[in-house]
Amino acid sequence: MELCFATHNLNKLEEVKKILGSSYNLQGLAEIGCTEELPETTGTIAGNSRQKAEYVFAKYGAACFADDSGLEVEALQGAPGVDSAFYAGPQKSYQDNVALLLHNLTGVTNRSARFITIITFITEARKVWQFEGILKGEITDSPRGVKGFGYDPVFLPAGSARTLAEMELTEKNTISHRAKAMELFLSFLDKEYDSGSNG
Ligand code: ITT
Repeated sequence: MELCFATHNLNKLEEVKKILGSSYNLQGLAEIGCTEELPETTGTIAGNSRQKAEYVFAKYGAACFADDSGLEVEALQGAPGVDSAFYAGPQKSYQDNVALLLHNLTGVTNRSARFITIITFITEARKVWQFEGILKGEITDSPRGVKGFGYDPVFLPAGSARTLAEMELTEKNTISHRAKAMELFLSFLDKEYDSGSNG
């Protein structure tokens, strides 16, 4: 089955490709000729996820799914949240975002946080579905590890002694927010869409 993943984030693309395996022919945005930034202006993760999928579907006519994700830190009232990509500014720098997060948590003992991913799938029939995945954990005092991307070096999943950036991608993919949302999406595709009952 052919699926387009509406993301410009190559780290997300790599994770999702590994999860999907070979039964799906995954196309990136470059392959459908979409090089412009996708709009993300709704102010919520669910809204931005839907907005990205609908934009690509409307402009390129491709059945596709989008992923909007964010890190929500309890002591920061859910920030950076929907602004996770631009937390430290429009340069969208992973390093600057992590530095600002650690700065804002200086002296804070409550380090509880969670990652959330919402995947939106839109089909030729203009039907829209959403799938959510959450990973709970804590923010470390300093970055650890060089794998992964974004806030992975400072995110310690609950029950783990290693940050996400200290894990191989295959291991991150067994516990992550994105993997959980993808699991729901894939089981939906198996049961509903691929069988032809909704597509
Ligand atoms: P697209 O919109 O093109 O998909 P993006 O990077 O802008 O790419 P988001 O709007 O969903 O993606 O931004 C989420 C940000 O949250 C992302 O840039 C990272 O900084 C962070 N993030 C998301 N998933 C993450 C993960 O699995 N590990 C670490 N950080 C993550």
